[in-house]
Amino acid sequence: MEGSGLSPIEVMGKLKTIRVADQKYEDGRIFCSMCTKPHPIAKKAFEMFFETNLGDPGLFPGASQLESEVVGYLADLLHGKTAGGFLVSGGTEANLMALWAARNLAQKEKPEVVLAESAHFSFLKICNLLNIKPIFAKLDSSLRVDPFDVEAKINKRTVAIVGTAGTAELGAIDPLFEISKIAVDHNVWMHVDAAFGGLILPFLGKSTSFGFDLSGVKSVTIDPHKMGLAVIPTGGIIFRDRVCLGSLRTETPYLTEAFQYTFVGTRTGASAASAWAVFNLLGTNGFKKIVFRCLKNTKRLALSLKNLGFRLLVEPELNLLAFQSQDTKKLFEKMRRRGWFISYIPKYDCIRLVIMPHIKHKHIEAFLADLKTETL
Ligand code: 0PR
Repeated sequence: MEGSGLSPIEVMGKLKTIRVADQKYEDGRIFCSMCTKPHPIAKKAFEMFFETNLGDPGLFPGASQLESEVVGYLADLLHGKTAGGFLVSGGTEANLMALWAARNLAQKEKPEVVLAESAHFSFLKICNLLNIKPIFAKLDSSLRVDPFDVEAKINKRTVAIVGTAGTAELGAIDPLFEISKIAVDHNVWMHVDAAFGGLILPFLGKSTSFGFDLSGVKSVTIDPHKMGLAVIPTGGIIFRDRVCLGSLRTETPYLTEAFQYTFVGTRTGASAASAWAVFNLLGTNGFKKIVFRCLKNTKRLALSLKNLGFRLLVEPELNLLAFQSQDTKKLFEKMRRRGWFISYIPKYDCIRLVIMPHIKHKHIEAFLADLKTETL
């Protein structure tokens, strides 16, 4: 920082130079991200509300109204009639709030949570913070959690069981109906991590239940900053019943509101505005079109990969696929050197591709051409 400061032109010039180092979604080389370029209207809405703080709603009732309305849209997608929740920084914080509520309500000694081996790594941070022991349930041959093993791992210390609608690694959808039944039978909290799949599944034209229509489900993570095309940071946590929120209540005596329920205090209202703008502009039909295009691209890519002799780990249900070659790690390194941003997952020895809305047909063709060259 300079003592006398720089001129606005100098500041912007420097920022522009530094920004060049960042990848751009629109270049079509990012196949490893669950985020995408936000919708143009999300950016405008974000700017309009950029200084608002949801942590002090008495000052910003407009921004707070937008948060409530977005929470309402998410709750509707999840069939949550009495639901309530918040927009938070992302899936990690949303999952944290779910397990925080579950732990507080259960009031058990040495609390445990049953997680699939495929659960997102955020749960490890959360368990560490909340002092909950993670107990891992095995996956079946389709790489979804085995519900029999989930049930076997429940005991008197279990405060929650977690299922995922669209795992980060393989896009798998756990058998949520079966897990919900287990949750009801054992009277244990079920959380669904639909951070990624939550804004895909309702628009697929199939009726995959992952929300409050499953009677065991008490909380759901669903992130507008992934397939919702909102600006980062926009995560969502929705609880089946607003009464659950009591377990998260902290007094905030000198603020414009007497209590706060979120983990983070100061939260940007710009996130709420960005999600609100996208949801209202696109409507469910707009989302259906975007999801349809991503799924079409994913299926096309999956077919081409099979035709080239690669092995898909699972048939893609969402816009994410994973494949193996003779020497997957080496192929991954070669493709990275060619400037493709893809993931390698050591656990499954596979390459993972996420086909987000910024990936167009021409990018897939270019990717396949390089892949062919590298495997000749
Ligand atoms: N749950 C699931 C199922 C997720 O996929 C993710 C993130 C989270 C929770 C945590 O969400 P936040 O990262 O919003 O806290 N999934 C992506 C992943 O780990 C996050 C991501 C996004 C990573 C864009 C890289 C990237 O470029 O792969």
